[in-house]
Amino acid sequence: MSEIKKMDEFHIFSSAYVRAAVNRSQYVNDGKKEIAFIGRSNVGKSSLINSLCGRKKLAFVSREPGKTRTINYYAIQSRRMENEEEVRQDWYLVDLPGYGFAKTSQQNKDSWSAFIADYLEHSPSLQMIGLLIDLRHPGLPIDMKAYEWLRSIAPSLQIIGTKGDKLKRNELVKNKKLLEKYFPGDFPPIAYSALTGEGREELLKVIEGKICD
Ligand SMILES: Nc1nc2c(ncn2[C@@H]2O[C@H](COP(=O)(O)OP(=O)(O)O)[C@@H](O)[C@H]2O)c(=O)[nH]1
Ligand SMILES: [Mg+2]
Repeated sequence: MSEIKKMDEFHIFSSAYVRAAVNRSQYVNDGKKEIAFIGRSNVGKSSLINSLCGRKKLAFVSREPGKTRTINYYAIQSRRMENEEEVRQDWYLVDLPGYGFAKTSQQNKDSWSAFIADYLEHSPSLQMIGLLIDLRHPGLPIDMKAYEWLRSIAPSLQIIGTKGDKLKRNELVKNKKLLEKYFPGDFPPIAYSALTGEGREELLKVIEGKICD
């Protein structure tokens, strides 16, 4: 695809960290649309946010599963051409705390879901949740539980298989099919790699549909 064509298509041209919210009074809620990402700790959420925004260090990437429980808002500006006119959109990417690192007690799990439920319930501009699943491990019980719960309360749910570059082509195809089977929904799962950018255009198309309509 030529660079000119790409600039005509929906793309993010500006991204900035806004705030880490730890309770409801800190939710941004200024009427702009929100797209949130969630998944197991270490699944590749921060890397995906950086890759979508074309940034290296917007969201903090770590080898160690994080323990801080904050909702991180990033202010996004995107644009696309409509009838030969440039139209811009202001919205938020939201990084939700991960679930399921090793020593999590039942009490921690309960407070995690209460924390997420509160955000979902009090974020009227939320358009979609992207649920990230490691493509190497489709169908883990903890991910399936999160999916069952989220799909009953999320405005819409998009499954994103992460770290696609870590699999051989045939494994990738096979595991993507398994994601379809384990996580049925209105839209098929997207296989993503923050390393190669695979799936990026596809995910941006889905986001465009939520942000521009
Ligand atoms: N090879 C590869 N590694 C990735 C990818 N996405 C994330 N990682 C690695 O996985 C680890 C966790 O990533 P991070 O984005 O911090 O996960 P988070 O805890 O879900 O935010 C880091 O070491 C990343 O470099 C990917 O698409 N490909
Ligand atoms: Mg992270």
